[in-house]
Amino acid sequence: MKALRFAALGTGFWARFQLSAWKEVGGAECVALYNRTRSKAEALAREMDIEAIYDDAEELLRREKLDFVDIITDPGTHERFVTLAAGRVPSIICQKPLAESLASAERMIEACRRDGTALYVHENFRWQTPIRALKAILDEGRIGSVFRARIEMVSGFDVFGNQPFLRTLEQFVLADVGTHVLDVARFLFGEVESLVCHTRQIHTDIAGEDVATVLLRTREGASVVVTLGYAGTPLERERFPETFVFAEGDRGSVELGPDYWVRTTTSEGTHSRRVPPPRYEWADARYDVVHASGVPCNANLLGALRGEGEAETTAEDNYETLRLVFAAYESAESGTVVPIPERAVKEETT
Ligand code: 89Y
Repeated sequence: MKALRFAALGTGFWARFQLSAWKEVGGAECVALYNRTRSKAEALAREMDIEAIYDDAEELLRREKLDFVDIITDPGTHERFVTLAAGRVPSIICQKPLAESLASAERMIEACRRDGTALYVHENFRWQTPIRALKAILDEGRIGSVFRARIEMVSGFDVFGNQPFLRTLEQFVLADVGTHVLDVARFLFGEVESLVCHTRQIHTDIAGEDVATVLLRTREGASVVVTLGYAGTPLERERFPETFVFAEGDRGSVELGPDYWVRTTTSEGTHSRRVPPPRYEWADARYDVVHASGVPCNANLLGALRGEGEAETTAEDNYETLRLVFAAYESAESGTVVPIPERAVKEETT
């Protein structure tokens, strides 16, 4: 089958790993690369063997014949690039967080719907090897019906080193890694009925909150605590960027702990299994589990682009995750429980 032709917009920290993940998947070829600073596009294009280089995204879209565009730029630019590409390419994939506000996400979804372009979000945490293993255990019913869980992403790792723009975000930990972890919460435990959130800013040299605690109540009635922290606190077990999960069900419990250990406990005892991610040469070893998750995430999206399967992370689906992110900010601001009403019509965007 012919490889799909795509253009990548952006050459920041994540671009190299996203392009490497596409090479790993196969079936899609990056034929053009855009960055507003041409020299940066030239450098990455050389490294990744990409022919065409642009510092004008509109020109790229005018000249190149593409099956899709992969937007790997900072969140503040997503709406501009999504609306620019809508109607000019059959499909768009955009990094998380899709948007800086719900209104912005709605405008993007609407523009793509109007112009007949499918919009997907590259949301990769749910594709991490140990998270998929945990999901399989929950789906098999091994621990019965879950009534309480906690999900933790707390680290002293210097996330600003590789991604300096994170320092400037007025909405930081919830919008950045919180988008991932709240998506994992939906993926593992289902849709949310209401939430309450507390935030703190511990770093004094950044613009946004670096600590957040969110208590979700799911539609199934489970309580899920999501703990996020990039306060820089030294930790005995520093495992960035691993996400830890513990879930209690009416027949047992399951834990995803450090070093990818999944432990399932029922009346028959505890069964432990280590489920590490695959190690790719091109991945930054400090980000292994996340970089590796780009491969199955892209494979899933590619299947949808080829009409061979369903994408998990359509923009419409990801909008439900964004509702949680912005409801968490609203709750932190108001000090109240924020309801997440079921949306009356789930319109199709893809
Ligand atoms: O930007 C974030 C992401 O997507 O995964 C981890 C990260 O790099 C820092 O929170």
